[in-house]
Amino acid sequence: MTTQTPDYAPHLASALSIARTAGATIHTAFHNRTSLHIDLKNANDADLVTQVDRNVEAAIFSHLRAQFPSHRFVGEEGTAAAGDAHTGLGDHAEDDTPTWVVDPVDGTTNFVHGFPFVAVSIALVVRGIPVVGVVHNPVMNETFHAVIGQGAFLNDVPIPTPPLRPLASLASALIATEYGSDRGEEILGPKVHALHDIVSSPARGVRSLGSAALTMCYVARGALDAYWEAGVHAWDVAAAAVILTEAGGLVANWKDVNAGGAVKYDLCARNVVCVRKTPEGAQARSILEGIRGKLTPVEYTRD
Ligand code: LIP
Repeated sequence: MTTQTPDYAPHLASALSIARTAGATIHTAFHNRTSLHIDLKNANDADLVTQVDRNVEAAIFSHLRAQFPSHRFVGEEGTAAAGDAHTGLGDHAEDDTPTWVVDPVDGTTNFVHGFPFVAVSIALVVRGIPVVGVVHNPVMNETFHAVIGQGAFLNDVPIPTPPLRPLASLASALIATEYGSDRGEEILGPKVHALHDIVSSPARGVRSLGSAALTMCYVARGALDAYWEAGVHAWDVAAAAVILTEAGGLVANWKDVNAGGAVKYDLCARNVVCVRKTPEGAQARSILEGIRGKLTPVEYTRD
């Protein structure tokens, strides 16, 4: 008996609507940064939050909560906690309650510096699986979206855009990674070591866009061939994970996570490695394992 996929059209419509409204706020603030109030989240200057992040997240949850009051809400800036007992996804990742997972401004450092890779990321997650994803960059006017089983789109055009280039090895791969905000040697050392091993493998090139959500969407559209990072949170990757999967790409953890006998991407494991769709599926799998083989595990607490 096949289980009928629920109709997620209302959820997508609501997420797209509030993403565009939030995007207008971000776009205005992006071009008026002189009055931006910036706070440091941790001990260093690399993990920033602004009042725009907080205000946008609260507005997104207010909109979604009005339409889906029985759902759960998890966001990077914790504004959901004000109206919802649940703040982390990890404790509830596998239960049936649909959960909205939101990063109001993915690429906050880019936003503060006027670097245009800035996006609002909104995902609906059910039993740990993202089923609806919207990633909207108001600065570059790019909106990525997907619903599970229904394909992936950039500005309503299917992605990846043809033709699919072969991807025979890392030597022909443009790969992205990020260093994250933690600068401790036990975290940064393995990441720089992995970067050295991958670049010298050799990889054709490496990019760091400063937004996990947009980076994964650029893998989905075929502008990047692969991406790896340790330290990402569920809100950074949840929406882009369904977009990239629906674009025919591979999204995995640094080590396969088996759930009920099947390998599943664990949103809360704090890591990601992904590869774009390739003409031969085996090429993408080979690139994924080639990257994995050069990664030294970096431990983070689960979301
Ligand atoms: C960012 C992530 C990025 C990571 C940064 C930062 P934020 O999210 O998208 O992958 O390397 O350190 O966490 O904080 O801008 O929403």
